[in-house]
Amino acid sequence: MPRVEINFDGIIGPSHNYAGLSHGNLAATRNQGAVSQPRAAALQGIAKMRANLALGLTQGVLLPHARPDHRWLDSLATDYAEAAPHLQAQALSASAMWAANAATVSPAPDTADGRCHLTVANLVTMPHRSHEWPETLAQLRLAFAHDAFRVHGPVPAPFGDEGAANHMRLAPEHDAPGVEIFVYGVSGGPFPARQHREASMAVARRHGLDPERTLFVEQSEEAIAAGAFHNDVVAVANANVLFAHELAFADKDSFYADLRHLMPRVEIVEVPAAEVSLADAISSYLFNAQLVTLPGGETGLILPTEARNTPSVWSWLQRHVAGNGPIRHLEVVDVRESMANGGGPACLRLRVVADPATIDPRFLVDSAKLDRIAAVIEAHWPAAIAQDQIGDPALIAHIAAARAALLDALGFDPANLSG
Ligand code: SUG
Repeated sequence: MPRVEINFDGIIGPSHNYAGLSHGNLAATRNQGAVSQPRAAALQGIAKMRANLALGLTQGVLLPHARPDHRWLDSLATDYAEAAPHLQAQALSASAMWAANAATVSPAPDTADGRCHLTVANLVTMPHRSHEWPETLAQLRLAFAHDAFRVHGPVPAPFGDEGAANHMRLAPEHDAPGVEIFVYGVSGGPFPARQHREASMAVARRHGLDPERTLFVEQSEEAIAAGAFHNDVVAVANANVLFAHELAFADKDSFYADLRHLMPRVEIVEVPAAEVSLADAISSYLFNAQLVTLPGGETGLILPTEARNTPSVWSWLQRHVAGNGPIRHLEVVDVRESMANGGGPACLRLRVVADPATIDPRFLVDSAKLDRIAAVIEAHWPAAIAQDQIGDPALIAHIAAARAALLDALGFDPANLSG
């Protein structure tokens, strides 16, 4: 079978809660202390995957991590019962759901050895995310064990790497050589720049990318300061389309010129700040959409409901679709539980271009398998988590049992997933 783009969505874990852990992520900070609904959240994620399947796209999953992360707490010489509340929250976060931060992926046509390379993201900037990578790496090593792949460990600290959320790829077709673009931050005003240039350059070297077809582009300080903690909050690319906010990049003129030079047929769809403010783009997650090639060849955009509910954004989209723009189809999905922690449709997925036959089938889903996953979620995921519950041993036992039920239903041995 030819290589196709596969979206691997993180299944939203049973510990999903609003602890406000991500400084610079305005939605997460704003919702600190709110009551979360893990069951509804996970079912929203399943519904999004069903919508992708209905569009004719190939779908995979990544699994929730063991939470709380007892191994991480052990390395801090504490345990869950004894740990300070902030460490409890950091150990319990379900943040591995945002699979766009799992790894950076370079498809085989771009790499020197003709293999698809994946580097697990170290996520060192945020404590609650810094302990994700060992379990993510274990899953990637299982899913992509075939010789068609090379899976790399994390770039060492202190160089922050947040994975595909800061990486874009343009290629005439998914299975043709492309241009890879790494977006890094230098300064974010009051907020941290989570992706470091040094980390991006290391990933590009490891993956054997052609330096002539690789760009390193600085994210604008203004965008980070406005709450775009990852590039995928203000820009997204697919095939020959770059869709970005006018204020996404520090020096867009030289970036666009370099891109046009490397890819003369690129279509740059830029949304002017005068039509959609940076604030509206970030609160609606207009750009945290899945920009996809539909089976008929058209370009589609899978957007969160918040984009439809933001008048400036929705009217821009309506004008674009009515006009001659490259985006032809809009699909709206409800992922509001994830959105309230700053994670939109694009955050929830990791794109891999591969022949599905080379992937461990346990990580691929069809409609029947999604039914089975949904049944486990309905039966086992907590309905709600309030912040004053996170120290409750009964909740912790409930979360562990829920994940165990899912792994069992999908045929995974927990011992192989611990990293
Ligand atoms: O890292 N939120 C995530 C959202 C990640 C979105 N991913 C992409 N843009 N690709 C983050 O900020 C909030 C968790 C909390 O506060 O409990 C959080 O981690």
